[in-house]
Amino acid sequence: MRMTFRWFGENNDTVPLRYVRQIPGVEGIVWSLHDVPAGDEWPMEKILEVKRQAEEAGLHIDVVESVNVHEDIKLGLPSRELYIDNYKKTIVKLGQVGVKVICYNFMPIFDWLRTDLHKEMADGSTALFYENSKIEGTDPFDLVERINANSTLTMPGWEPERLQHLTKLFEAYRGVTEEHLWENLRYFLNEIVPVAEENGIRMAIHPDDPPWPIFGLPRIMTTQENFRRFLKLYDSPYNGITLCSGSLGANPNNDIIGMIREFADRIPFAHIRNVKVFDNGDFIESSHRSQDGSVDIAGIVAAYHEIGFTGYARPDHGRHIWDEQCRPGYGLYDRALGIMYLWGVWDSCVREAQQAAIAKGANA
Ligand SMILES: [Mn+2]
Repeated sequence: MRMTFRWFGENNDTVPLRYVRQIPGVEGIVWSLHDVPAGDEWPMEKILEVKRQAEEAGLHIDVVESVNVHEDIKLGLPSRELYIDNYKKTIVKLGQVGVKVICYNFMPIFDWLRTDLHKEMADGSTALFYENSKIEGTDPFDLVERINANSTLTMPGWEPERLQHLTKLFEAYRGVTEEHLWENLRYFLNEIVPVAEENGIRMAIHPDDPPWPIFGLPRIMTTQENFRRFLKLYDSPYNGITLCSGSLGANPNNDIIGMIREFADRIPFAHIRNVKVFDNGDFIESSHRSQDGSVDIAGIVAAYHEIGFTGYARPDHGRHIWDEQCRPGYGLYDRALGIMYLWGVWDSCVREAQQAAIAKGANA
């Protein structure tokens, strides 16, 4: 398991790179060019600037999250050819600077979705919260306003330029079914995975968050069965998954440990975080500790150890603790605590395996 930490870029993140470097076992950043609109080709000079900054801090840039997929690709419009072409050019450039994994998602219009970015928990910390009743009765336009009003920094996936055409986008998705989305995803994969393969990059789709349809828009990266179908759309180690325990864990029916075992060789990137799911289906992003949420994080880490996981991992999100002012979900403190929990479980698995090997040798 190779530990990484998401970083939003100079002047766009409250956590300095030298702090990231000081978290035990963190070797690289998970990054993106957040000012490049979805569909555009990434400029090499901007890529090299991030590489320089990271390497000066002693960190690598092996994992990109995300290269966003233009809506026209998801919609399967003729204009997708241009955007797919740009996507390929970006893959080639990222290969040239040594990137190994590109995380992306295929969610229509909205990226991740929450109703409250600072829900107070019993211990006084705050965290991202999803309340079903607030979604059911809400106009998506109000939600966009609320999300952007609640954060001084632009939230990835909620960029104003992407959402200013919301009416037009909803119009475009009218009549687009899950099967259309599957077909458009298959088309995209057939175009880009060969290019990724040639450039030594493993593509890793992120689950939909939350893993169910919202505002009548289809969502397909939601269940074990659907991920099985996804991996068959293009059968190559370069067509993989970002297995996000928090996104998938919002649906208690998802057997995440079973998914780690089944998809073992197709997971180049692991997002590891916990969620507490309530009886009514609402959920909050709790601390990483298994006991604090509904997802067995200790069991998940043990499953990664069991499959001999050599891919990249990151703590995904954290709560806001100790009065930290930060991007919602992306503070330093709770993510650093999460990393130490993940290492604690991992190292005890390593130690247990060593002890077992010694005992076996002694008995031989
Ligand atoms: Mn995630």
